[in-house]
Amino acid sequence: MDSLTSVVTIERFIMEQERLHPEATGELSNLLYDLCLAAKIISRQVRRAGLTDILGGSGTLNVSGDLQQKLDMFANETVRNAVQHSGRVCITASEEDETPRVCPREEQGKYVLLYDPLDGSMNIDVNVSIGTIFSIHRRVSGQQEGASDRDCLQPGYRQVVAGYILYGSSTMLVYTTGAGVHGFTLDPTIGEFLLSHPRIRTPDVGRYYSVNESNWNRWSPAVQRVVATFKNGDGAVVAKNARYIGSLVADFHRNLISGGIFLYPADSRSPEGKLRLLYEAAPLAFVVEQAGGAATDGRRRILDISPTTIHQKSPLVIGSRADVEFATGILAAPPVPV
Ligand code: P6P
Repeated sequence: MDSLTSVVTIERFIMEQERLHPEATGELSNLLYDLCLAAKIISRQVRRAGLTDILGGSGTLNVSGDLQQKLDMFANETVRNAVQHSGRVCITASEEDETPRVCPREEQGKYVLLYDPLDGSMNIDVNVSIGTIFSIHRRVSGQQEGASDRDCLQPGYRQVVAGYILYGSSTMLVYTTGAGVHGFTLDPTIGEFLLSHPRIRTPDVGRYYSVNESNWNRWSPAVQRVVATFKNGDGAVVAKNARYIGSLVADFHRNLISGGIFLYPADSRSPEGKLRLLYEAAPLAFVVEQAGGAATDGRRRILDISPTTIHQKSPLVIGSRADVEFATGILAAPPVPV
């Protein structure tokens, strides 16, 4: 097989997937191409961050109260600019924007884009992997009324596409349209994302557990019991290795490929956890379920949660199915009366 026939670019893959849906108009494919372009532009900037004046804080805070990094703002604008005049999107919501951005009325398309432009950005200045997370829904508002927040406030099971870009040892784009999970690695010598991980499946039982154990004293006894079991093992659960990068996309991706469970539970300081439902938990939940895994908030399936606010937080337990089911079984049980 010569080199050309063995190479599947993401564009060719998206086109082949579209052919499986005769009703497809090509708009979703083109939106995915738009996101690929944004990913390449962000990747180039991330790879050069130490060489250009784009490291460090911007001096402003986002809605979460996080110091916005210059690269956060660059990534935020890059994604929005890639889609807002395409006629394919009617509204975007981003972790870096206090309120959703409605696209120009005459250019409002039938899709909604929710995204975290650069998750883990506090790791930028120390060269640790970071990522972009995206979620695409169909608009629910009519052309007449125009797009609004309610287009964004949809439960995760209605997602059309979800995925992430990981700026790690290589830049990977991983996404699902509900027909399995597929990973593409950017070949910077040709500027193309090439199919490197077709039909990703995550092991039913994981090797790793990922949680910030410095929160131990703020956790409930149930959370402490879950983490102690993963750490030490018990009759049914084999002890796991601890791996925690502090960058959600990097921790999630390692666990997706190798098997593992990531937890960001509620604690006494953050009763709803730290992570955001719309553009962090829900898209990763769609991906992990399509790869055979599971995702809950400790009680409910993440994809079943109906959001009420754009930047709503949710506890997150996500990864290998058997591990998530074990943890959720304990976390959802009524507290034992002391
Ligand atoms: P902590 C990064 O700030 C982030 O949003 C996720 O990428 C990461 O999983 C989490 O926060 C880390 O939070 O409290 O453990 O530092």
